[in-house]
Amino acid sequence: MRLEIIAFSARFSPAAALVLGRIGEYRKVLAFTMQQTATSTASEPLAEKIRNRGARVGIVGLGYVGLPLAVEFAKAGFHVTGIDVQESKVDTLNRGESYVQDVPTEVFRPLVESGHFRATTDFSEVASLDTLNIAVPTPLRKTKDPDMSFIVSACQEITKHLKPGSLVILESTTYPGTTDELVLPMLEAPGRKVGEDFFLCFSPERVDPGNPVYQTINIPKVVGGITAECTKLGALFYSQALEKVVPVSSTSVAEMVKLLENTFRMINIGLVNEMALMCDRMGINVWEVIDAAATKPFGFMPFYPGPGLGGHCIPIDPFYLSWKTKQAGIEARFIELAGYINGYMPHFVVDKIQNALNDQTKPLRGSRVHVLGAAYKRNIDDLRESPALDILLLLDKRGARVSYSDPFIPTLKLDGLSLASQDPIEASIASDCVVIVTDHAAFDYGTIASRASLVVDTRNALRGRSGSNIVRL
Ligand code: SAJ
Repeated sequence: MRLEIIAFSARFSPAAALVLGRIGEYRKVLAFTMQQTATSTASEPLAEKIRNRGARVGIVGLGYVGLPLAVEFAKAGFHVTGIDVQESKVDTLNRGESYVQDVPTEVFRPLVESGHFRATTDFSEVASLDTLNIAVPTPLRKTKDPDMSFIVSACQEITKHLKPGSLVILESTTYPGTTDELVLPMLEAPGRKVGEDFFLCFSPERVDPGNPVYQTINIPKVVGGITAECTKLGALFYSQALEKVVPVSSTSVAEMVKLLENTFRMINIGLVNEMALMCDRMGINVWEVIDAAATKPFGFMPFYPGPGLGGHCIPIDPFYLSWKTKQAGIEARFIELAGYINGYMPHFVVDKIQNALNDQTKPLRGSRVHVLGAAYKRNIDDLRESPALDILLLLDKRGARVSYSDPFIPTLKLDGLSLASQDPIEASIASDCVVIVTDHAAFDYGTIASRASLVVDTRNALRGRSGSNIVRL
């Protein structure tokens, strides 16, 4: 009423018009503050529970990402409930045992004993949880299309039980737009409104399995929300347990950050693999070239050629991006080309083995070829997408008698091949050719180099050693 009176009189005096202008600004400021306060009011109860550790934390997917994250929040004083569909994992964890290399059982067990962590397969427990991190697999189908089934089934369960006012954060690596286009509608379907009835963010998982320096607690955590309030809440949540949080303006930005990081690696590995092919053809030592280039103190970052690209991320994540960009009408040509080159490396290695045996007048067919290292990278126990598996299969297909050693992987079953890890020294001495595929620190490279009749080294593990029996990538 008061504002209307001033408006009426303003037509008759400049002073009144000035006052009206000021009031107009005041109303805008008031509206903005109200809006902020209103949103803050919606998230304030949860924010307070997060600050005082009263928030019940839920982690869906207890793998190499989910379990280390659960441990950090349990260590920070929260009560954490891990949810996983695999009963065996849940039972193992509830016994206080860890199956994730980066989570030692001696660190994990006290958290279970103190009640700060428990695991379950029962999604109805979501109803009692205030925050939910989703860290489920996002594999590719054979057609290189994203397989979203794990995210969809997790969200189908979550939306049935989601507690009002809770915070949901997707961590699984995926294409830009997933949180907004796929997860948000599933959670709003029952009539909820994001930013009021629940809060939703994306935060890329950044785990470097086996990295002795960078673990979950000290890897900066990027987080972007559907609304500004969601972002603030997500940042507040992570700041309780992790050393550095990097808020960004949206879920799509956060999704794209991860894809840039891993596409950067995949393409640079593809580049250096192509350099290896070129140097091989020209008789140049690519390892020496890279080491010398790495002396450049700026503008260069060394990557190294290898037998191919393994792991659950680098060979896969970039194809989430190329799949999405194709829909947007743009070809991700670098990704496709790097994928082709990286995928060719196992074939190149087997050709190298065949040629090296040939130089010793030994046909590959019938020769004993021993593979050192089956995991996808050194000093870990993960076989996913490991190029060693491709190499073993290709050698077997060409008639070689294959065997392997890997201190982390006692047995291997793949496409009719059933192998057990051999003693690396004995098997290397007994073989016609040893191929170093994964350069685990546990191998005695000096003895292998001196005692094996032929060594094909795809990782430069024998750097500085020479001998007519050594062939490098
Ligand atoms: N590789 C090469 N040459 C290189 C580097 C790696 O051939 O110069 C190969 C490795 O042997 C392996 C594959 O590429 O087969 C992936 O290696 P990686 O070192 O990227 O190992 P990941 O996939 O376990 O971990 C990566 C993280 N690694 C690093 O940043 C060092 C990081 O990209 C992500 O945090 C993580 O994937 C993830 O979870 O996305």
